[in-house]
Amino acid sequence: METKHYNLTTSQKVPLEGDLGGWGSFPKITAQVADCNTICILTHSNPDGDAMGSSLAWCNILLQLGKNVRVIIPNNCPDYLQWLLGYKTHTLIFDKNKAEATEFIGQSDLFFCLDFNTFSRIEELETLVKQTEKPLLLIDHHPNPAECFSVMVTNEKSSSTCELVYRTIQGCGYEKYITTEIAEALYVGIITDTGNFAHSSSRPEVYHVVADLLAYNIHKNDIHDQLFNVFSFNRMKLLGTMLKDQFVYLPEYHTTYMYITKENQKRFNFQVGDSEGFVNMPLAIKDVVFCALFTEYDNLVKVSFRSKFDFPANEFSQEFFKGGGHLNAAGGKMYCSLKKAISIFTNGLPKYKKLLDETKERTAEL
Ligand SMILES: [Mn+2]
Repeated sequence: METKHYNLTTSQKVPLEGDLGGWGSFPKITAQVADCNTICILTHSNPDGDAMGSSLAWCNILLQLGKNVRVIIPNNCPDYLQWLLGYKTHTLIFDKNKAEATEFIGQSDLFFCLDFNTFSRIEELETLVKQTEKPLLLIDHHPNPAECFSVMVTNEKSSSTCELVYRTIQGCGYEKYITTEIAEALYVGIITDTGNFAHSSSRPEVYHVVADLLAYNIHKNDIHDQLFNVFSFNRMKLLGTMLKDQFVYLPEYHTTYMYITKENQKRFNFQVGDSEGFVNMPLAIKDVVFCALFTEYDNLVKVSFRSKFDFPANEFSQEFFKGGGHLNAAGGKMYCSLKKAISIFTNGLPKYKKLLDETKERTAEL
């Protein structure tokens, strides 16, 4: 790998407000990394831009320190993330290559968990990782981390795990290893997790980090094109079908839901990532403050929730779908039929009616 180094002058070490680890975690990370040889980076299933960007950026930093590193993902990421540096060479996809991934986990001296903080997010890998007695370190921006991590860099106010990985690189003194490709991976996580700075990006710190990343001559416009203009014709047709026939508005709850059936998936040759962005669309409706997207699988329904303002999508998800996530973006799953999952959702709404009304009031105030 050709390495270009840059001297940054704009970068500031901004304390991680409200964090659980803060700058005190970084010397511990440096010491543990120095002391080991083989490092496993884990991220959540259905890895998104932040999961892949943060894991591969961190992987490429550790590789330059001479470590033996792999990123293990529970299942594959969408095509539009596969150009990231290290995807082809240093990523093991667990559900495609269990033997090699299991062997690597067995050899690893240290584990970094990135962009998730509860083990249900890594699906089948959970059992394997729970067996290890090696240290588990966390870099993540979700609330309420599990208690098993020996070192944590976590701040739920951060835009993305990529933002925290950048702070970790700074804090550990690894800045000299940042290359254009690493900066690009970090940028990918920030723009995907903030919806192009539409949400989760009100803190000035996000823009300090982005300003720093731009100084590495990243190909900003090309990255946007790679990420956002890559959908298939089938995906657009699926969206059309869903909006026309499978999209329901419940005005008394200021809520919508939509669903993708197994039949839809077959008909439109559904690929991982095809439903990306669908769940956010109803929030563009003036009076909608909460929405859900159901996706039907064999014996299983996955649900994504989005909300506006203070409506706690994560609490709703936890209460009815054993899920969790962020205040405005959460998910869960149910081993039941699509019909049953939708009825659990609609039956849950009356309990939240007051909160939904109050949230709707707030939209009127603005
Ligand atoms: Mn994230």
